[in-house]
Amino acid sequence: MIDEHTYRQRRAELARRVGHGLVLLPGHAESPINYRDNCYRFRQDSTLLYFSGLALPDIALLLDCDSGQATLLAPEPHPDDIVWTGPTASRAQHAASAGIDRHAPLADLQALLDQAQAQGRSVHRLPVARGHDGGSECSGISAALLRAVIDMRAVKSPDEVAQIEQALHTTRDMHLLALRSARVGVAEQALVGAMEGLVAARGLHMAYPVIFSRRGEILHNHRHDQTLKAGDLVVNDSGAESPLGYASDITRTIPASGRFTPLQVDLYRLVLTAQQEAIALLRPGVPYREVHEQACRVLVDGMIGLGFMRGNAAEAVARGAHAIVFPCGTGHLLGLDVHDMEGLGEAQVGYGEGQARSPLPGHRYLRLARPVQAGFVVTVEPGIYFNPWLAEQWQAQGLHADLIDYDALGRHMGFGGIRIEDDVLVTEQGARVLGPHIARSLDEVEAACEPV
Ligand SMILES: [Mn+2]
Repeated sequence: MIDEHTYRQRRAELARRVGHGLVLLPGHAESPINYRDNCYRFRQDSTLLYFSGLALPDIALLLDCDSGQATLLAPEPHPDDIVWTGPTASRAQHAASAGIDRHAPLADLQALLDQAQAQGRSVHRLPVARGHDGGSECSGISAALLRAVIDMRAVKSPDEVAQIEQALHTTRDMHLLALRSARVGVAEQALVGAMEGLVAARGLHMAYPVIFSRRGEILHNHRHDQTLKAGDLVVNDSGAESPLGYASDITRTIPASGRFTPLQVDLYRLVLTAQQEAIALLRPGVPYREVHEQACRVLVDGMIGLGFMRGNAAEAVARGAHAIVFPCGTGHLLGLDVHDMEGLGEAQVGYGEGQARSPLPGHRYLRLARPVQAGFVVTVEPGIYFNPWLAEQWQAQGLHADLIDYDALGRHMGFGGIRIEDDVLVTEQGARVLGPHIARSLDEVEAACEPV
């Protein structure tokens, strides 16, 4: 799918952009659960994956920007490995599969870095959350490398988009399974297990831990300990990872009874309108911040119409009052990471030069604010959440009492939340929702809830 020439081209482009010195891209190590030989599922560092495709533990890539030569550093196999793991590909074979001409034992890494330092050459590094980093006293984080990696990874090639769409096919099946299987009396965990089983049976993994909850107002609710009750809404935020490590990220909101109540219909329609208007705004050059603010205004307009808020929508959004029902951002970049490259620094990835993050509620958790470009894949995921703890806190402070009808909101605490999320490719002409269609409108969702 993505061949060695692609990885060669990416490394050549990276070397060109960084200019001089060495680039060190360390991979992830195995991570023990309780002792060395019993580890969590291995997942490669996404940047090393992007520049090599090698999903092996304990490796590093050293790229000489002056000569353009790359070296794969990997451990020497132990003779006893054949007893435990059987024959495995050699270091030379791994290097060849990624189009890397040189390879050396991982143990040589420190000497190579010391040599570079002695020669006065700079070693460019990225911020790393975890993994091998050579442990030496080289120069710190390289701004040039950070910029180059972010700019390259942000723009997806057709091959990468195809990976995301491949993941979305499994994600579609997973969401349809949940819609079909959700009913009153079913345990959340049973449905989560069914979804994870579907993905695992295809030899794939989840791109992130499943959010599946009748308490959807808790944005990242990873507990699945409840049983669905009549009238519940269930937020299902889950996505499979493609074979090469690309994420998909989809949210649908399910009526546990199979039918939406009148208030759920009103609020669902509102979230869907906000989502569709936000998607319609996406085209190259449009700051994602504007997309977010438009989604917020649509939500507030609707909440005013339904008697939950009052006043002027634009003013409410400017003051951050919408955060009472929508306290997060409208979306983020998607790619090899579900929040793409967030490990490299959310500000560097999501905010351009001169763009400051707003400290206001309803704006401060916006992960992506800068203008989008053709090739960006972003999520668009507005929502409405009835968070009783937040409402209690704000009401006690008298916050935005002129804009928020706390009594009206208070009558519906226990409503839960609604989120509708899709993955969208920015194109030269505008934007395209990726993957196969997944039941989204009220009618489609209710139809998908029918048992087959
Ligand atoms: Mn998302």
